[in-house]
Amino acid sequence: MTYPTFPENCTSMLCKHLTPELFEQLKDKKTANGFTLEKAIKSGIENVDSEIGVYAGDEESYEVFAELFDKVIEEYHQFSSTDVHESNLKAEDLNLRNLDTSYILSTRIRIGRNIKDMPLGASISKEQRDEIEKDVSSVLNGFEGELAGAYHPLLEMSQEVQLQLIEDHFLFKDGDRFLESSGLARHWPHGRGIYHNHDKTFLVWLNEEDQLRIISMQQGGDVVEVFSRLVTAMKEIEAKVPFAYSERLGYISSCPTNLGTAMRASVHIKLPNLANDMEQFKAIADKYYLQIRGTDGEHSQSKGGVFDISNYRRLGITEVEAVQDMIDGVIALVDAEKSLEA
Ligand code: ADP
Ligand code: IOM
Repeated sequence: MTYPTFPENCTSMLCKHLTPELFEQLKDKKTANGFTLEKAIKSGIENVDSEIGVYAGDEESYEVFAELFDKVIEEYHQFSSTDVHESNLKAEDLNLRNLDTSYILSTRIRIGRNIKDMPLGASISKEQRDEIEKDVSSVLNGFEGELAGAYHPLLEMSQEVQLQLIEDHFLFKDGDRFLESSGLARHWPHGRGIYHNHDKTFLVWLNEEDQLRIISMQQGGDVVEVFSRLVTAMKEIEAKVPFAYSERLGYISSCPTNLGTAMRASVHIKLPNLANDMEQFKAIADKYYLQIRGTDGEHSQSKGGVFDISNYRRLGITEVEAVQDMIDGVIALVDAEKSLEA
């Protein structure tokens, strides 16, 4: 493989940090699973509009290709190579301050998880992936009370049901070019599916970008209720399923943006006036460590002034701090929206 050429307008962290010198230093390295630099950067080369453009194939990727991953991690999470990750799951430590929930349409908090001692999705075998689907879905199907529901494999789902679940924001999309280039969509739709409770307030995606995406969501802006449900579910699952975790990097994920808490706490919020003042919108987002996504999630556009606003950093801060970043930022955005309305 030779050093890739990126277009001049490429802004991904891959094209920013992968210098010709670093490429030479890493290009012949391999993890025990056979994961190479070529595989790690394939998605970013084929999708030059990536935000990051690099994926890990296993926990060891973060060590073998540390000179590249650490640069991304440091820039994305403001987390240096000597920092350590900490956790706080106490809902009572959240400070809602004067959060005006009338602008919030819905709230969702998700975490990514991967199975201990298994390769990550970009280098897992079909048999290993199928085994994860079988084991985890049988744990989930045993849940009772509010979390009780059923697992629905993609293979057995009609196209109509699948499209409806995607449109209603419950299910991951199909045919994601970033996942396809990275090797994360191999053997699709085998091994993929969604578990959800009866009210669709607790959901688990299996074998998409991460082996598990554990999700709590509901209409409106009750962040504490959404967080508390997520923590209950997470503890129940973790008691039965061992997850990949590192002292330094927290929970291990396919994408370096999802290390640490692997938590993205978001609201769908209508901000039509700020939508017409993107300079102010982005300045507030930067100040409060927010990520602005479109109505249908990552790599999508806003529809009708509805945005997906979430915490940006996920490593080097606790779960409570991740959600607090979102709350503080949303308060500032709503204040700005109200001023523009006036
Ligand atoms: P992830 O959150 O796992 O990183 P995406 O950004 O693709 O992945 O979002 C997945 C789905 O969740 C999308 O349909 C998105 O619109 C939906 N979603 C995200 N936040 C909210 C929210 N607060 N309310 C409703 N749906 C949401
Ligand atoms: N997490 C991943 N889907 N994303 C950051 C892709 C990218 O744009 O690089």
